[in-house]
Amino acid sequence: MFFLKKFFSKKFEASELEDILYENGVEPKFTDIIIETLSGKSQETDIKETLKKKIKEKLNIQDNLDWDFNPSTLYLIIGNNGSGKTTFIGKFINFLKEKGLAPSVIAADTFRAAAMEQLEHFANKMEVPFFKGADKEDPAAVVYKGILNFKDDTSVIIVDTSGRQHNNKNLMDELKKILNIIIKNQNQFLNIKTLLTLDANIGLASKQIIEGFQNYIPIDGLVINKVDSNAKYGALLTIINDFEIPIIFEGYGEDIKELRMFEFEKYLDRLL
Ligand SMILES: Nc1nc2c(ncn2[C@@H]2O[C@H](COP(=O)(O)OP(=O)(O)OP(=O)(O)O)[C@@H](O)[C@H]2O)c(=O)[nH]1
Ligand SMILES: [Mg+2]
Repeated sequence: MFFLKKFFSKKFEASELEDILYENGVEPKFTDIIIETLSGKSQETDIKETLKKKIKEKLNIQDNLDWDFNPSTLYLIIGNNGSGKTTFIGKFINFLKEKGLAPSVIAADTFRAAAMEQLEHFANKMEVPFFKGADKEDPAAVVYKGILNFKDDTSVIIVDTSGRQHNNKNLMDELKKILNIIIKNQNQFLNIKTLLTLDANIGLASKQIIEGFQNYIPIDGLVINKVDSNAKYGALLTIINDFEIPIIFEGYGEDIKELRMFEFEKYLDRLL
């Protein structure tokens, strides 16, 4: 967003600031700190650091420092339709491989055969073991078979799921069933981690989505995709503050390399 630069180069007036911040997903409780800090200031020097400090004081920050990506972990990737699950998995495979881990992939998005093929094509290209279900097969059954298939493999498993709306009870029950199957096979992994993907463009509406998913299953981490669009980036302040779930990754493009671990300091630098 870089509104400080715009503000001090007089591309907009102070009175417009509130609207601009709101359009970028910044909630009024944070807008106030920003406006207060900027009032009467005529240059950008030092303001950024002061503002960062004030925002940090206000926020209840969950760090993601214990996410060190151990072997023997199953990652269940969940989220709304089109929130970037499958794209993220491609990037995540690459990320894990660069860390020397050997991930295997289970495609349990049986809702769309094309989605499983998309991931299969990708897994082949990346040379990682792949397991998929049949068209319209029960995704929990696919996950079960996939886990058995990778039984002797001690490395990481990533599970792709269909897009679902958090207020669709049937689909959310289906997700619960998938997680229960995974928990029943827990002895195969040291860790089970659920990662919820969110489209950055939806801004503050993310709150309802996180709550909706949390009503059914525990969420261990968040992945914010499409931050390259830059819209509503300020909403992450609210997500960080209101939930005890750390943001682990940001996706900032369609390319496989366009994934980074979320770092709060760098986030503030980009936002301000
Ligand atoms: N610009 C940009 N586009 C992204 C990013 N991540 C995903 N996309 C695009 O968003 C669209 C949806 O991505 P998918 O990965 O298919 O999303 P999904 O959650 O798997 O979708 P469903 O399986 O249909 O629910 C695709 O066109 C992706 O290329 C990102 O970080 N930046
Ligand atoms: Mg998908």
